[in-house]
Amino acid sequence: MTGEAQEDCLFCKIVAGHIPATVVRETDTTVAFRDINPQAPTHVLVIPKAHYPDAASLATGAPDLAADVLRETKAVADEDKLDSYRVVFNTGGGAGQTVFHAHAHVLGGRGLEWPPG
Ligand code: DGP
Repeated sequence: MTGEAQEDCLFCKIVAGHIPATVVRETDTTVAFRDINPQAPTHVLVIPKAHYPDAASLATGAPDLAADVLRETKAVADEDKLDSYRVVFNTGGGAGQTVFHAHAHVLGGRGLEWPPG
């Protein structure tokens, strides 16, 4: 919750460069990289470099950083020339969150149905 890197966190390891990822954008505060299991032609994860376990703790603990993440989702969509796209923050295991370092999924490049499953 403090923003400090966690030893056992997969995405903190990607931030540190200890696990490889296909990075598409990086800023002082965020990294964007392609999802290892893409669900659409564009499937990029945008994460804060600082560790917050989920979108809720990021929004309350570091709202400026949450804004950085959201701004980067647009930059990713622009780079992939997406007219329409979806930004998803799975928050909590019941919503499908499996990696507990806040991340936005940017999905696009195909038709997306609503409601999601
Ligand atoms: P979520 O289910 O919302 O917590 O999304 C976690 C995503 O992280 C999931 O779509 C798969 C992706 N992922 C898991 N491990 C890795 C990895 O080592 N590298 C990359 N690039 N993505 C990963």
